[in-house]
Amino acid sequence: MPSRIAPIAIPDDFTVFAASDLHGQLASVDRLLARAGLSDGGGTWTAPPRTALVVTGDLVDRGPDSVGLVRRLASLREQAPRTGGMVVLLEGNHEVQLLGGLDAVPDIFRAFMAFGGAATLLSAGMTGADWHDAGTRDIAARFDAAAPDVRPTAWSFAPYARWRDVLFVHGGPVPGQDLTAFEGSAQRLWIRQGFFAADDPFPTATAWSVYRRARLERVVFGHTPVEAPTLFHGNRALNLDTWRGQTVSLARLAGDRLDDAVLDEEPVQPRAIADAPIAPEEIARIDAALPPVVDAWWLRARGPLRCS
Ligand SMILES: [Mn+2]
Repeated sequence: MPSRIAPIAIPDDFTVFAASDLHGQLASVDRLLARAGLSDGGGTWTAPPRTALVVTGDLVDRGPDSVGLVRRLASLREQAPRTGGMVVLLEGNHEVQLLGGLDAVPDIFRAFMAFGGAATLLSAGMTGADWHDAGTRDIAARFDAAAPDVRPTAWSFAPYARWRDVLFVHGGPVPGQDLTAFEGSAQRLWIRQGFFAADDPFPTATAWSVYRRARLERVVFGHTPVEAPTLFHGNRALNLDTWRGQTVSLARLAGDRLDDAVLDEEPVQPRAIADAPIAPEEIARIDAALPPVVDAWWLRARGPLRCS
């Protein structure tokens, strides 16, 4: 049974770079990391000591090389501590769709295949013949034979991270949850407007008092595609999922203000396989239906969250 991974704290004096929703864009990510001095443009971590890279989820699906990107970032995560740095990889809903889908949970498998999962199978060397008309267990067995490290790596992603007063999470903080519920449930991976378009200002409104009391007063997130890095909540929240603008973005956070982040971007490569057309109402229905399904599956797959 995979164990639950604890949230990650990045020391206050680190320099922090953040990205989100990289979706298999290995070549573009390599160029961004090289320009930022974080890697040599290939597999070697080159950042100065006390540098962190945080990726707020969705490494897989849609783009050309999900397996390669997971391997690249896992390798950098392994290397970084040797020179006093760290790479933090956080869960996104796409990692959950890969893991739950290949664990044969029907609703999660349908979401995996509806939202770009075939590109991840393709990046493991599987063609349509390997998944059309194949059972989910067969698809999982073929995937593990081709890329045995990828599912274990995805299981190692953390639920959220913090640095100073910044919360890093895939979808966003969830109103009405305490931090244990936030950590333990999948709502943080699917929430959209309920966070970034909420009438209640973050973090001052009562709805966000749990986060304010934990001194989490800014948020870096992704999940909902935007044209360019976009600020919400009076510059206290920054969305870095820029595929709507056909780019992947890297932000170097600066001091106390998210609007002072130094931004860089690279064009994305085309999707490996187009998704079947899907109506916005159907996406909204899946958004609402999946988190409870995931919570129930997590309880079976890795047991209850420890009491802290
Ligand atoms: Mn997402």
